[in-house]
Amino acid sequence: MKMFRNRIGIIVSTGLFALVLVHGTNAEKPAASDPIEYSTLQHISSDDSDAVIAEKAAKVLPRPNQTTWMRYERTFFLHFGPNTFRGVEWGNGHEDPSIFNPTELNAEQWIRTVKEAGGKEIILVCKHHDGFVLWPTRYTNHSVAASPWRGGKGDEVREVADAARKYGVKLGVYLSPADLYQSWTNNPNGYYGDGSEKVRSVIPTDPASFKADPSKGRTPPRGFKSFTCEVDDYNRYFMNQLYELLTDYGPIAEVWFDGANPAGRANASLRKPETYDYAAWYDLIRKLQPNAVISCKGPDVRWVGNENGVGRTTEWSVIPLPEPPDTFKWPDQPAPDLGSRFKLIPGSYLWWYPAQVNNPILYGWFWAPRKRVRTAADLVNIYYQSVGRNGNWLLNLSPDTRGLIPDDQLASLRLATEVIDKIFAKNLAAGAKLTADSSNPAHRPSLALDGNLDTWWEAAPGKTTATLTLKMPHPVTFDVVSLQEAVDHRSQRIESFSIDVWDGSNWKTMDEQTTVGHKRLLRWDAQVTTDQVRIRITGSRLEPTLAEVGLFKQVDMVQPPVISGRDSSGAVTISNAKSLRVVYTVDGTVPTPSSATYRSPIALPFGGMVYAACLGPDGRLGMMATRYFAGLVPSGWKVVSVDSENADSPASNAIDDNPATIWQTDSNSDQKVPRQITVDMGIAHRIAGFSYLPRQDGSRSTVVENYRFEISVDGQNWTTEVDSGHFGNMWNNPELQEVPFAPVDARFFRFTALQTLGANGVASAAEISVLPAENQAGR
Ligand code: FUL
Repeated sequence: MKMFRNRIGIIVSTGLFALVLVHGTNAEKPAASDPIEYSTLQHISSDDSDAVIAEKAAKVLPRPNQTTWMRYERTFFLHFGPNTFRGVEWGNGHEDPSIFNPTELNAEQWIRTVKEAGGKEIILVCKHHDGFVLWPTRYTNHSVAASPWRGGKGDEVREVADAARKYGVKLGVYLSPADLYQSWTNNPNGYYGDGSEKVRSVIPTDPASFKADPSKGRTPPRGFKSFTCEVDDYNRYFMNQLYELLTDYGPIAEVWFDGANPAGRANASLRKPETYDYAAWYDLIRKLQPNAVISCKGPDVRWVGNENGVGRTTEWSVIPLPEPPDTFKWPDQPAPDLGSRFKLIPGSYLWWYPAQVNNPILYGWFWAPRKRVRTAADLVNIYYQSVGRNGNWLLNLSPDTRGLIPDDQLASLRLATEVIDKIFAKNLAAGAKLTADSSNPAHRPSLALDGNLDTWWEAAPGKTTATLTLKMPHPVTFDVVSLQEAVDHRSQRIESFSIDVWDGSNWKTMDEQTTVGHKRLLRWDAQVTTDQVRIRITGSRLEPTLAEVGLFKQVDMVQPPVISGRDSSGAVTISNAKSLRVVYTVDGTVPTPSSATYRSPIALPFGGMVYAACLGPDGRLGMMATRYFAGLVPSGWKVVSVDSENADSPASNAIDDNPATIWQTDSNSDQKVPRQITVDMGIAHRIAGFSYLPRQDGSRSTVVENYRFEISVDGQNWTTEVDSGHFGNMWNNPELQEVPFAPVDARFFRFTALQTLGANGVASAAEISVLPAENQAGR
């Protein structure tokens, strides 16, 4: 690997990070007085002054693949696979390929949905943690080729790639490093953790000699080369699949490596813990698809740190790394502030590492019956919290078992897109005169209003604060402000700013914030009408820049009605502030103007989904509200025994139908899990599953991950319905869990928390309920 020393003295390898760019000559050693050049990497030395550190941070540029990616703003994920057919979030690797049988899979419907929602890219889950492969790979039979779908001749990646090309949507791939099917503990012939040595391997490997002689390659597709590396069986398997994805399906814009691993704890029982040869994977990607960004466990795109769609209000794209990027391991970085000045310490490597805000449209990544959809109002909020906070939004869609994105997801997305597109269709600042108290003569203020992100206003040399004033020809009414820095040319610099409006006699400060970056949106509760707006940049690392500014007005959409909780009889009330007519459904379909009109409380003693929307004066449906009621209403239920409860969080809270209160076990060391709660429902019910709602206050360590569930008719004789059950992906996505089982009569149930996410052995539950069997619920 060739190494060179750049002008600022950083050693950079050219193999893995071929995209490191230095603007300037390659001097051997910089003199202290040398100017700091723009670069995609800067290093903070122990003798750097605060001013030098700030200047270095202000001269870190994005790499070209990141520039393209940041400008996508709205991108989509698509999770579909065996989990969809099993109604689970994480599989176990034992899935029979025959369960994968979508009857109406239509990749064009998926891509059209993305396109109509303003999406520029789709990242397709090509293999999730269960290990089932969604294209006919040459390296395992555990794929679509072994399924009944399209008679075993299907290739989901091909269908999506073709549709994406047709509609001009970029394609990204998600290939799960964790692989339970290949896990040696699950499958004696599996490669994952099989203890194999690293041997010389040619990628792509000849499938027939994959194990016997991995130095034998197969002929690469036209235009691509082979690679030689030293890897173990699983890394060879993974790299061959990566090679197939990167060479058989056209241009790939993004490769997404998930850090999650459901085998986490089981790893201890592997012959040898599996390690991922990330450096070799990245090298393969750089060579086969040099324009792709490598995300999450990778150097180009950072996971924002949650799956709820929330970016930071202070979101820096210039991130200090404790070691050079070519040796850094890209751990998750969930801290509240990653890049402010106090984080820029000597020894750090400053690297452009922007945030990606990923979240599912459902409350979970895979479709399952009755899984709730986020409303259009939720999605619009997430847009402001992701794109509006210097992030890139990655919204997941979940086709159902037909292979189609169902109507409820489409309805939310269409309405949210309509709202977003309408708001930003018209910049009310257009036509305004923009002046600044100082400008670099080459970057005059009007360049921040020309609709071009590659031209910008910049303060005069030496200035780190500035005031820009927008003077409109007529007063305008707005409640959204948009600012964009010239990040691709001048990095991210603004550290604090305020927005003032002229009220006719005085300036009134409306908002004060910190970072801007690629895009910052401010949304206000009330509209303002004025002909003058002032942007005061009160702190910046170097001369501040603005590539674009905008003023917008939110659209008047009819707000969603409010769906109450269930009362003790199971009745649900719907209300709305404006006394408009409300239409609703309880059968899982999206309401239309001719759905049932709400007149009196709805009886939902067996649980179910309520959708409701107001009809606007024009007869159109407004924003929709949804609420899901899991299981039977706990009317007349009692806790008959519990072996641990905290005085402030008694066991009765788990059956009070109130998600805000929790049962939590005691923290004494002799009270650790397993812990159990036994409930008497008063009368026998025919049930077909149970539900567990984890605490919803954001605290995760006490959330149950492994459990047992038992039932009894008389409280004496017990049957175990689920032993050692596992809730998937609870750390990242602690949402309602529903576990179905064959219908059975029960008056009592017992839930045992076997293991929690944290190590302190304390367990909690917001709600535990049972799912009625079909005939009882009347569904
Ligand atoms: C998580 C995974 O475990 C989920 O299943 C999903 O794929 C999400 C995007 O990342 O960590």
